[in-house]
Amino acid sequence: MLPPLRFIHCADLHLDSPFKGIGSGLSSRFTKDVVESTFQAFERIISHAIENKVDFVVMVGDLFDQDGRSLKAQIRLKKGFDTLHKAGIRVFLSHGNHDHTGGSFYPVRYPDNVSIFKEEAVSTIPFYKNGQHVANIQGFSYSRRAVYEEKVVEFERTREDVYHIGLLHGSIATNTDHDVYAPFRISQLNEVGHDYWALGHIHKRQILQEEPPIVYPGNIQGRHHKEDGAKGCYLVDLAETNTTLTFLPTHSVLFQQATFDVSHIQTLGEFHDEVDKWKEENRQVYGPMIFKMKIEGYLEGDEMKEEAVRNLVDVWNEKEEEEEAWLWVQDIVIHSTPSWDREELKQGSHFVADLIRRIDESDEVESMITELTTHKQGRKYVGTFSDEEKKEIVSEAEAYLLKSLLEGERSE
Ligand SMILES: [Mn+2]
Repeated sequence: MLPPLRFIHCADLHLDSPFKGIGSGLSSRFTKDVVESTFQAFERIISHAIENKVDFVVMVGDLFDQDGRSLKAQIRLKKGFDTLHKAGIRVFLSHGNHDHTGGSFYPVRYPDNVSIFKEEAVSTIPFYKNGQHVANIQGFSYSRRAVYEEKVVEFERTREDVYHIGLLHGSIATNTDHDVYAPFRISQLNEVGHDYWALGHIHKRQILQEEPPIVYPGNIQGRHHKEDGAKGCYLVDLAETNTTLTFLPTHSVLFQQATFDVSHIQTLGEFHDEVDKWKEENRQVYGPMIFKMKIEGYLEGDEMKEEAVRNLVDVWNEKEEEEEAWLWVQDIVIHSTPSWDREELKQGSHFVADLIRRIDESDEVESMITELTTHKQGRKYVGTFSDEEKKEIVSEAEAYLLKSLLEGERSE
């Protein structure tokens, strides 16, 4: 009978992420917290590991954000490993596409409790608990920016009487949202027969299969609004009979959306107070937080002009300078419910009807977005757009046009 194992599974630490594009508008104090956030998240993993008395920690690729592995990141990582060493906790790690081993960097030596899967070929490292061989950990590292081979075929269960844990940084073969590296199908993983699949690469947390577990813990700290919500790692209790997974948050700055319905609001003062109240309720629970404010409902009151509402953002943000658990409004999206009936307008014979019909028939947004997402510099910042986001772009543009045409607002 094998004793139960307890370990932490994390991936995609992206230590020392530069947070490009976040800085604009953010004061230096907040920028400091943001730039520090990936390190803070890593330190929380170390604390979780010690508090939960785990046997080991597995880190499945992209520990560093860049293949140049900043010295700062390497030294902070080493410091965390030293702390685990003192607590008698082992670390098994592999490198991914972002921190592949072919990059040029100043080498930093980690303490003896750290085992690295250095080769691109899958290899096995045994784990002993109280002198008993209880697990085989298997994994590999990227030796270059992109690995297109099916690494899953190299994993194998070498013996029946110990746990097998596979570290795989890659994506499901059918996933088209991300660069498909080291592709696998769930059926292939199951054929290998491992007890736990510790995945990395996809930053969204997801359990692909409960038993045996196939798990993406997601990244440990969000880096922009597409990586919103709580971020962290999994505490895994592996036993012969059953396995339990507990999510442990690690983020130190949260990216989040907050929606405000303004249909019942008449004045800027009322709106200001409502947001203030929301902030005080959320500050202690979630702060620090960078949030995208979504406004829904028709801007009805005389004072509730888009520009005036936008100007409030500066007022809120300035007040946050003194807060420990700050809440920063990074972006404001106004989804003002229109006062017109779209279907009715579309039936007409006037210019507006023509415009709406043309919007419905056109797929021009595709070509316009492609220009941006394939632009050498632009694509670094915008990434890809989901279908939902594309629809949102069209509907925002339509609302802007209709509002200008129907309400005679000046377009700038
Ligand atoms: Mn990654």
